[in-house]
Amino acid sequence: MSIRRLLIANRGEIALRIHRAAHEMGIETVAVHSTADAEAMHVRLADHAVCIGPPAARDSYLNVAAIISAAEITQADAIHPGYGFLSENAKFAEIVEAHDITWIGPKPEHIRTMGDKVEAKRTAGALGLPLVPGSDGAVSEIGEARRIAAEIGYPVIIKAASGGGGRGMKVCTGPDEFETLIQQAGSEAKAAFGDATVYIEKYLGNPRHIEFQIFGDGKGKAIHLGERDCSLQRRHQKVLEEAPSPVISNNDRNHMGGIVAKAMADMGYRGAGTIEFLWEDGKFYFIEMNTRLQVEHPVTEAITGVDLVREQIRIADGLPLSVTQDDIEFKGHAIECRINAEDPWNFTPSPGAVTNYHAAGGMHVRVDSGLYAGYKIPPYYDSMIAKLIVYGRTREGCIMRLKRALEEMVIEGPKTSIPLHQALLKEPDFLSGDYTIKWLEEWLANRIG
Ligand code: MV4
Repeated sequence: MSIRRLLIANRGEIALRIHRAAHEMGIETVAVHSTADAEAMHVRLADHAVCIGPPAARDSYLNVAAIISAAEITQADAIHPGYGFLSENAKFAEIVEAHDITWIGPKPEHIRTMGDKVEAKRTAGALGLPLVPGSDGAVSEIGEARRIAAEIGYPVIIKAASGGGGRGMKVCTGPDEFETLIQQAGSEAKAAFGDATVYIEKYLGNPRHIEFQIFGDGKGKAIHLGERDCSLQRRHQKVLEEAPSPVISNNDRNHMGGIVAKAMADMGYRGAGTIEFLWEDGKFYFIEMNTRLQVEHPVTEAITGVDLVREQIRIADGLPLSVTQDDIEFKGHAIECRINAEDPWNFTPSPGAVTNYHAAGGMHVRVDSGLYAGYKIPPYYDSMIAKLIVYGRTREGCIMRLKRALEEMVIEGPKTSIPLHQALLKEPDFLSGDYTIKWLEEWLANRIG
């Protein structure tokens, strides 16, 4: 191990998660934080802390010059970007490496390729992943676009090449609206991302969101760690994730897992990645790849026993993968509830002082959170304040334990999404695993209306 001091270019629970992995490996940590996060738990625990700017993320957590300066001043020899912020910024990864600092992430070229959704799809197709039927790359000319849409068959979805995570999409049900929607999609993409490039896909009406965790050593070896089902989401924000998916058989997992692992080995992928699929009528369709650690990574850790952040650090340091595919066994079931500081029913943010806090505990219960009694949740950032991750031998046992753990959680002061999770865990469709990406929003609409 040649990494001795790791700078954590993030905040909140993921900064704490990275700090914990580093300290367990004997690596010192440097926290960089905005003025709003001076009292954060990970800042207290880190060996060194540097204030890098005012609350607005663009002036602090996205401030490349300030972060690189903090690394140089503290003599950090590696940077972990966490998720969000600079984690999928290829230019930042290049700048880190140009300063002879170890980038704990994928090769910049792979971050760049997967950030362009048209390039990502082309690459995935060439590597043998099944794609959603659609245009072969970007569409530019309206006549050609119409012909492709007719050939695929309506409904189609128009997506922005620079979009992702649900931004810049238009569903088109027939040829009459096509021209209007494709022009809207292009100009909205231009305004939002500075790039008007769009592409077309067959619109899948009621799929599940299934994603595979992969890991590559950057030298031609790669493994998969199974799938997560992330279908329960509202406005592209995941609410609860589970592993394994209730609908994926052992055969399908091993088959699709083998395909994604081979694809990642062939491209020489380095580090952690997630391959996102839509799953409908028993078939997988690649949509995007995320070149970062994800919020929901702990459910994969729970069922495989692999510490994904430790693995990221090892690989960045040039060490081999600590496990082979044959070492990976999928055992039991895990569910993560994202706990946000917000109204559980209308989702308005609820920042401010936490007057009392007690984390759930007991066997197979994990809480990833920087909360403590007296902490003030700043209003400037994402509202996720804790993740409750519960493991059980069976899905039923996991759900029983999760209900127990939610009862134990105490977060006083802000409103939280705990009541939403408690209601969700009583729903027959959730209990039977019978839900798709549309289920949560329909359930919420019917509860109120
Ligand atoms: C789709 C789709 C239906 N058909 N593509 C949304 C986020 C981005 N990753 C891709 N997304 C979708 N792409 C085709 N061809 C439906 C969605 C989608 C969705 C996907 C995953 C999880 C939640 C979602 C919610 C709405 C739409």
